[in-house]
Amino acid sequence: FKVTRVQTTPFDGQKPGTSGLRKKVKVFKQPHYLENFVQSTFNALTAEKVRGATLVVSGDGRYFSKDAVQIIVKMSAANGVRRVWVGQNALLSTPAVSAVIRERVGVDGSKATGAFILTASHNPGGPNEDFGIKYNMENGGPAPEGITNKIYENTTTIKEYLTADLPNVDISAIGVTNFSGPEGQFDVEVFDSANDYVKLMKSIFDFESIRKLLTSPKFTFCYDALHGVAGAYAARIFVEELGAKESSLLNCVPKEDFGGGHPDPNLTYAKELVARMGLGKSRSEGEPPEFGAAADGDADRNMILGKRFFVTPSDSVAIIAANAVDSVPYFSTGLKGVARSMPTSAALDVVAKHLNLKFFEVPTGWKFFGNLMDAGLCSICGEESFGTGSDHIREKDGIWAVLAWLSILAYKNKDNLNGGKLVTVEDIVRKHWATYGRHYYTRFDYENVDANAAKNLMAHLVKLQSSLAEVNDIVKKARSDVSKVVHGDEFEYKDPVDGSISSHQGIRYLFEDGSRLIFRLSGTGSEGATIRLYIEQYEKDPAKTGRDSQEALAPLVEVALKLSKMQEFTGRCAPTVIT
Ligand code: VG1
Ligand code: CO
Repeated sequence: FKVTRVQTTPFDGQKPGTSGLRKKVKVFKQPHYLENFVQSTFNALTAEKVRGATLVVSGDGRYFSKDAVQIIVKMSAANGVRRVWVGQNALLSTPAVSAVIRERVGVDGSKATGAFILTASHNPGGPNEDFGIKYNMENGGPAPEGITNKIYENTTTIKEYLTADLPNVDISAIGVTNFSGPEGQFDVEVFDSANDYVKLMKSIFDFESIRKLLTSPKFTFCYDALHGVAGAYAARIFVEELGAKESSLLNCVPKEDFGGGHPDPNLTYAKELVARMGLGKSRSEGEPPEFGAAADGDADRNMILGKRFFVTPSDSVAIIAANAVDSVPYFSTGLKGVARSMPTSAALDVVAKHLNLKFFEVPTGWKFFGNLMDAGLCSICGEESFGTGSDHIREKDGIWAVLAWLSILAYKNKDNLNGGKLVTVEDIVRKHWATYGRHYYTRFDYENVDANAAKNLMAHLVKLQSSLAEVNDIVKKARSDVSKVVHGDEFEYKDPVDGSISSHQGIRYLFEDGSRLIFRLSGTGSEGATIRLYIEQYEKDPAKTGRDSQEALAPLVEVALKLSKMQEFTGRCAPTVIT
């Protein structure tokens, strides 16, 4: 093949957010738009590192992925990459990409050095919806801020990119295609999307004990992939390997537009599963399954449900951490430490204290956990945004979280399956609250707010923090039954491994009784601004841990809305989504 240098000019707004660059498909389809970002990434990695590299390129299968793969393959060849690995039909979940980088050996014995992941995660897909791309490093984790800042800088000055005149590669068939270019050979290897990931899961969990649970007539199960890429793994793992019934899979055929839905596993968007589990207004008739779970578009998120019961993601990571050593062979020698993102509830902190584990609080976004894991400081971590994972890879992992829960259930029920009462998801959570106390928790999202209004609201909240007396005046006037604010700041993180500092990571109001209010702007949206308001209250008294969470949190919510002047700034009298 021949290499051409194509002249180009910068596009505004190519700054990677919390998890890569996410824009409407029509933005990505502009001539040179994707190319500029990819070349800027190559330039940030440096030509030296790119030459001879082995790159993984695939994603959640959303609309425009197949075109994007062909563009990136050609640019890789032109930039001296040695080989590109593509999951069959361009499908690889985000956790599978991480696993492939770390574990897979190519047909010629090669190992991957990085990946372009094509996903906008939980954002809808299709010609009028979102596309996204992010780069992951040799450890399998998202590029750190040092690199993403460099990528962005490069996008503002880019003048040319390199591409090659290769024919399109057939990505529907497994196999290797060889090309030869000015600098030597270039290969494209198309491989099975699930094999490496399934193998990794089998090395972590006791599949035999989970199989006993899933095939027991006492236990019923349901998994909803929301037409995201998780479907490609769910059939292999839950049905083929673990013996679940095929009818327990919902929306498990990956689709370019996620069937027109919003592939976000929460109580609002995973409607069908929520109804089947006996929750929500349109709940189905009949006996719900004992266990239900859902994933987002790229399968790194998870929602865990019991029969008529919702497990908050903050509780989920705490419960997994509390039970991992007994239930999951991978952790049988103990946990190195645990970590959560700042807005995630402190349920994990309490477990860490009880079990005497190292504990870390990092900014929102998975990239901050990677350094801790690489340094051997953290085994299990999670975010309130339905993200849970461990150091088996460097991304959060939706199916891993489900297998972790099934392992806990299998362990607690190992003597019950042939007689005795089943220990349910709800039993496990209530017992956890009784032992550790309960962190009532909710998140309000105000989506697609005017960007300036959002900025002004945040500025107002920062300014207000300079006078706690004024803050407490507002609190008192709003609700006399809410405790007082003892500290207000903007969260700043110093990475304990490399010493790098990330500031402005969310505005915090901390209360005397341990309650917290946190305000952040989303870094994953593609239009306008999204304000996230996180509300948390700790209840230690076992007699008071059984309340409805929206009811328990109502006073704090009122205070949050008053402090932020939410309606005044945004014109919104209610959030778009409550989780
Ligand atoms: C959101 C979540 C964050 C998560 C990120 C990526 O970011 O809050 O916890 O890590 O999405 O998840 P933000 O900046 O919009 O709040 V995913 O599933 O998009 O890779
Ligand atoms: Co995701």
